Amino acid sequence: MKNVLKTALVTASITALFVLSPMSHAKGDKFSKMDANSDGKISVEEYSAKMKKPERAPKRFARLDTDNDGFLNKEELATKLKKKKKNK
Ligand SMILES: [Ca+2]
Ligand SMILES: [Ca+2]
Repeated sequence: MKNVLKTALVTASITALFVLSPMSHAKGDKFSKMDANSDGKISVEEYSAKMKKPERAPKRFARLDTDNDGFLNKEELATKLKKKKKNK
């Protein structure tokens, strides 16, 4: 029975480590990085904050915002990531 308790304790502390670790939280999620106020959508301000050339942000933002609700959701942001340079 003691072994069971020990295993449970080890499992619990490993779980705690995972939960507390900031690494497991970040996990390279571009969307949540961009979403500064964590409301689940990217405003034009949040978008331009990540742009190297903020003056171009509104135009690009409008192009990405396919449903024209004034915000980018995960899908709309992903569209940008899929579309790579197309020489046309
Ligand atoms: Ca936001
Ligand atoms: Ca939208």
